[in-house]
Amino acid sequence: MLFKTLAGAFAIASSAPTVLAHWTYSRLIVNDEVVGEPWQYIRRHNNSNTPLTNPNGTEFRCNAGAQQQPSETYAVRAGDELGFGVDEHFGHPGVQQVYLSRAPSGVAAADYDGSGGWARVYSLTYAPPTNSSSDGDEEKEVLTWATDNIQSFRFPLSAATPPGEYLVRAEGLALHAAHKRGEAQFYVSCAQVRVVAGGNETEGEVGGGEEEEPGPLLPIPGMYRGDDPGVLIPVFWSYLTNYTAPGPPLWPGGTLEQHVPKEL
Ligand SMILES: *[C@@H]1O[C@H](CO)[C@@H](O)[C@H](O)[C@H]1NC(C)=O
Ligand SMILES: *[C@@H]1O[C@H](CO)[C@@H](O)[C@H](O)[C@H]1NC(C)=O
Ligand SMILES: *[C@@H]1O[C@H](CO)[C@@H](O)[C@H](O)[C@H]1NC(C)=O
Ligand SMILES: *[C@@H]1O[C@H](CO)[C@@H](O)[C@H](O)[C@H]1NC(C)=O
Ligand SMILES: *[C@@H]1O[C@H](CO)[C@@H](O)[C@H](O)[C@H]1NC(C)=O
Ligand SMILES: [Cu+2]
Repeated sequence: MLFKTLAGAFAIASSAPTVLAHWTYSRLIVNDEVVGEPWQYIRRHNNSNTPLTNPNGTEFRCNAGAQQQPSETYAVRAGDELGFGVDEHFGHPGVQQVYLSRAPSGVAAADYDGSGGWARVYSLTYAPPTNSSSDGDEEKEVLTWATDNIQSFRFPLSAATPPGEYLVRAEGLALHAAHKRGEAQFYVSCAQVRVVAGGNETEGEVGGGEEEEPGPLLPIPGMYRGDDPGVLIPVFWSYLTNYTAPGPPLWPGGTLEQHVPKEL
């Protein structure tokens, strides 16, 4: 009853109905729990829950105004599970991806502008097909989305991640208008993490697993073009029967695209 009342108040207080579908990422998740306060380890930006539509600007790295509000940096181990809270929820059909960029040697994550290369490390796209084809013919099912209304998601930080200071960039890509060029919506925030020795390293040794430089690395802007497959879709989203997310191959090699969210 109380919950209903609060939800109702929220709906009335929010100005336009479409904005209710929008979101941002203010909370970092490490190993099954939210760490710190909202925006403590996520760079605060000044774009509220407004999407970006131009992948060509530097604000595409960590969102508009993100450099002006330094936040803190959280120490994690290579091999930990990371995640983001979605405020309030993933409200459009689309995909959730994560990119990683290491600050140059000697530069703290909090001082890093994201001008280096970015590796794609996580991609959550459509939901598993349901196999409802009763007559067994070739007719393809339309896609539904694994991201539908998620309020958080988690993914592994590879045990091969070299120690260092990183930006971890959550990128939500909403496809409801993406059949029109320049109208895909991007929701972006960056967490600041310091990767310390991996979980299984013995002292003085480089680990139970081998470190590997993340890659391929692409710059932002430059990583996406407005007409890339997956940014521009060939038909209205509700008619899609196949979908390829934009971005370079996932790192480390062999990382699979996900079709079921791992929420908190
Ligand atoms: C982004 O830059 C590319 C290359 O210069 C250009 O072709 C494209 O039109 C630009 N896209 C937008 C949305 O500005
Ligand atoms: C957000 O920050 C950017 C960069 O400092 C600035 O250009 C822009 O005017 C700011 N926007 C708002 C709404 O404050
Ligand atoms: C869907 O159908 C394919 C082909 O018949 C089969 O290999 C697969 O196991 C089915 N998946 C589910 C979830 O039933
Ligand atoms: C660490 O090594 C142990 C023993 O080889 C293994 O059982 C465990 O799964 C490893 N843990 C991680 C996080 O890699
Ligand atoms: C993917 O979807 C598009 C648009 O509906 C369609 O033209 C194309 O044939 C599909 N490709 C495959 C491999 O199914
Ligand atoms: Cu929208």
